[in-house]
Amino acid sequence: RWEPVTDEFDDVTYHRGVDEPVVRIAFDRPEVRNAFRPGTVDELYAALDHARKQADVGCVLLTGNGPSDSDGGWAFCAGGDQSVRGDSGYEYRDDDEAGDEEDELVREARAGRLHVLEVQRLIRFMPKPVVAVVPGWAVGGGHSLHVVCDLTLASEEHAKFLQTDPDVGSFDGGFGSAYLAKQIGQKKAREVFFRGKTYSAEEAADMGMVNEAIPHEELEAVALEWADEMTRKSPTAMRMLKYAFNMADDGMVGQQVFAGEATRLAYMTEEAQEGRDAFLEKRDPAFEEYPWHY
Ligand code: 1HA
Repeated sequence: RWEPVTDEFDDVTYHRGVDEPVVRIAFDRPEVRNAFRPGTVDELYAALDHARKQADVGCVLLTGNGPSDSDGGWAFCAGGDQSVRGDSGYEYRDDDEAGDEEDELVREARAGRLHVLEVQRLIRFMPKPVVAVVPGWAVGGGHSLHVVCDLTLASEEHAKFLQTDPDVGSFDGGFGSAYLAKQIGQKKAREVFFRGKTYSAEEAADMGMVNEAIPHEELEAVALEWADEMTRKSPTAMRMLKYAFNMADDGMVGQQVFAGEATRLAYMTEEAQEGRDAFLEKRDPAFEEYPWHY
């Protein structure tokens, strides 16, 4: 059903559906609850960016592989790997193979990384739905990743939602908190961060940060069903809707992204093509042929 897009990665697996226009991108560090180190983030970014550019891919499933061999635990992602956290961010270490092909100087210049925020923006702005498929722990920066995804489906038995940011002296002051408050309300979002309680899939669904709690065995099959429904819709309409949902919260950048799509649609009209042709033919454009619609 899935075929690998690449086997070059160390910390992430990346597959595409053989019969479906859907990709599956998964954290692959189950022994540390799929915590991410800088190389993990590089690979995640590369896979998401590749999926973004595929005109025949309409939906991305983001998940975590498991269970862990050592104790059978499941995880979506436990956030930044604290064992490689330096004094100003997360650091590449010798066993962090990802990004190896990069020039050593580039890696040095990229020490102390918080670039999971770039992944958040990529998920936010890519023109197709990204579904967080949460089979276990979603914690810290991993919790924030599910928050920024368009939809979240979670394992009824094993999914657990937890914000540890202030326990480890960290804080996601962007989508992880402010956008979460849009989803579940200010009081609840403050509780999630200030109290640090663990919530089940069902509780998270009741709060409005999870779309549905699903029996673990069926989680990926149901995620594929949802993806199948979404990829049958009009790509243009889906893109415009995603950016419309984003726009009010994204300020001028939200307007820019939405407007870019409007420009693309306008370029497809004869009216805009007349402007191009007139320039190339060194004549005045004949816009009088096009009505002032009302
Ligand atoms: O907030 C941000 C950012 C904000 C702005 C900009 C960028 C940001 C980037 C990142 C982050 C953050 O993610 S900060 C929050 C970091 N994450 C955490 O604080 C979660 C730490 N982990 C836990 O609280 C727990 O491990 C757990 C609730 C996820 C699971 O508990 P459980 O089921 O009891 O398992 P546990 O035994 O604790 O974990 C299994 C193994 O995974 C342990 O390793 P072992 O003792 O077997 O050698 C554990 O150390 C390891 N592990 C789990 N999470 C992490 C981890 N190792 C490193 N880093 C982790 N985050």
